[in-house]
Amino acid sequence: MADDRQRMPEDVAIDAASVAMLKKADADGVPHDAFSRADEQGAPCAFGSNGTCCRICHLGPCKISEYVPGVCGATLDTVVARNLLREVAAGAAAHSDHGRHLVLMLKAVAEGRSTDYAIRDEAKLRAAARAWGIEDEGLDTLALAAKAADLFLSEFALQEGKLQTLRLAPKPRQGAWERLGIAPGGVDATIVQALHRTHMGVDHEYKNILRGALKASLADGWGGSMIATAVSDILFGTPKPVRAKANLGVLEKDKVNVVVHGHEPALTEMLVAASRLPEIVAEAKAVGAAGVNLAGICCTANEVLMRHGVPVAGNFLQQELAIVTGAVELMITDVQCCMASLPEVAKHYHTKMVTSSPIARNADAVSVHFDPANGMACAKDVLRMAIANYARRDPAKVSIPDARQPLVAGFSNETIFNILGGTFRKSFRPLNDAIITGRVRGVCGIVGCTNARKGRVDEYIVTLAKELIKRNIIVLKTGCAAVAAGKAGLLTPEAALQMAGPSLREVCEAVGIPPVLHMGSCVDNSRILMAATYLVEEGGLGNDLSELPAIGAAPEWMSEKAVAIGHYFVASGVDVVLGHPFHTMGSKNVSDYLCGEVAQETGAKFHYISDVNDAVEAICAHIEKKRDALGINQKSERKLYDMKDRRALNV
Ligand code: MSK
Repeated sequence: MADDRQRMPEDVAIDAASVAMLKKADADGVPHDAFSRADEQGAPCAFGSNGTCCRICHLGPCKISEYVPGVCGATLDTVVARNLLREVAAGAAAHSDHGRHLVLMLKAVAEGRSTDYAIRDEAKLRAAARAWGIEDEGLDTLALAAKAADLFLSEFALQEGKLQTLRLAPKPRQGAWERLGIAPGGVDATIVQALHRTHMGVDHEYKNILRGALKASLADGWGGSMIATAVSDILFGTPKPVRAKANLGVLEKDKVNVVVHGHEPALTEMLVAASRLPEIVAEAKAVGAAGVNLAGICCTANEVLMRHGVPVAGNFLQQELAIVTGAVELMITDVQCCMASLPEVAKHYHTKMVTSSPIARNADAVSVHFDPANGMACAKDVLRMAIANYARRDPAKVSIPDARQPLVAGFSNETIFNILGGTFRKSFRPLNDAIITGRVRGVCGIVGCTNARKGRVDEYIVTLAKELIKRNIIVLKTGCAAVAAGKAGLLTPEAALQMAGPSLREVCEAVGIPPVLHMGSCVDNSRILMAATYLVEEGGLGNDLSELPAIGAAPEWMSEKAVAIGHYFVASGVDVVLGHPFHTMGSKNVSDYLCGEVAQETGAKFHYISDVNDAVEAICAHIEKKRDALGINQKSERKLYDMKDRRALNV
């Protein structure tokens, strides 16, 4: 058994495949996994979890309390707010750096420096040009791509003025950001400013710092992430509904299994293409395998799932467990959410660990040099490493759980438009009408990670989605929450429809969408922002995002990116339910602002709700309150007209 396991496998995951692999890890002598390390950590440090540890300068670290400020005099409120803003800045930086790499790749493709890649979705390129106000008359595809890449790059580098991407938001929302002084300038400058204002001896007014957090988050949601999604679609294709499977059982006993993990889709796109090449398949067969099987973890998985139907091996807390199956020849990680422990787990099996980003190496993994100019060659090299490793697989150590849940993913907004309105009359109208008539009560985005320290993995996420669709609330999903839904069968349209409330089911059947929609990876929360914007623009549901009967939830979140996402939803006027609070509970003022006063400024706030049943009630109450405010809950009076009344109508 893992050295420090205090909770049994059944106590930490609802998913039988994960439970089985934790038991296998114990039997195989793997000394640690994320759950046992969480147990070993014990109760978290109170100063850390309350946000009251200040280690920003070397007068400290200082342990701050209500009565004891830091050596510099920084108060509890200042320190807690400052720590939170730094988390938002890190999350925004992660998403935005991802976006920047894609834009540089778009530029390389446009300039002919990256011939392995192409513009896969010209329609999206032209739509993006229109949305960002780029003059495209007479420009061929590559010339337009070059112009778009330059504009996107200038969004990162902008030194004065506001982000142009903000103009995608409803006008009243843009006005609110201006009034509050939280409309961000360039993405890079905004993140630099966030770090500057939290340096020792700069911003000491906690509300000002927290508004800085909202501003930094907007540079992510309506900046770096929005651009990342648009450019991914331009380069790799806008997702369309695709059938696939999820859970550890997608690994195949007789094939060379390669697991892709992280967030950036560039090399993975090439791995998908290379794995299907006859020469690579032949090389796999030559070592006795039936071929190469690609499977994904976390958001790299979501990217290639949505575009190619590549199966998903699991979400965040299954990354170590995929290796424990003993059937993974190679795991390649790019950036974000890839545990430092992976090579240690891999030492107990034959799995080769490979990293592909120069900023995300691991001393015990092989690093490959990837740049878009050598994409296919790099992908082939990686697959050949995996094929060569197949002979080292120990059949006695292989146990692949019999768990592979069918799903449908890939509901981009373009797809939803087409499904709802048809190719010739793209429209959100049927969805707006369904919400206005109350057949769909509202919308909930359930997003974010899974967490080894908070209850049983996936349980809150899955229960929340089931209960909401039962109550006729449509659910939008991204990230690891989307994978959790997939593993639980909620992304199978047929199964989910059986679980949905009667009026939601009727609407979904009529328009042909499932009640739980997989909308993509973490950066694709920008798709949820745009879905909300389209609901507003379609009409009948208010003039701003804050008026919509809509809410976000991150039940089991863990990363700084999730902190940034939560903030950009609240800054956009959409309330957010969190399954556990930020590290801000040390300051009542900061908590009160985030869960109360901020609503007077942005029209939305955070709710910390640890119990899923309470969350269901709170979400339904919030949606009904918004419906009341819109006046769409009023039952219209039924009047029987006689002939005299009819004449008076004068029609
Ligand atoms: S991967 S940020 S664990 S959703 Fe996007 Fe999953 Fe959270 Fe990473």
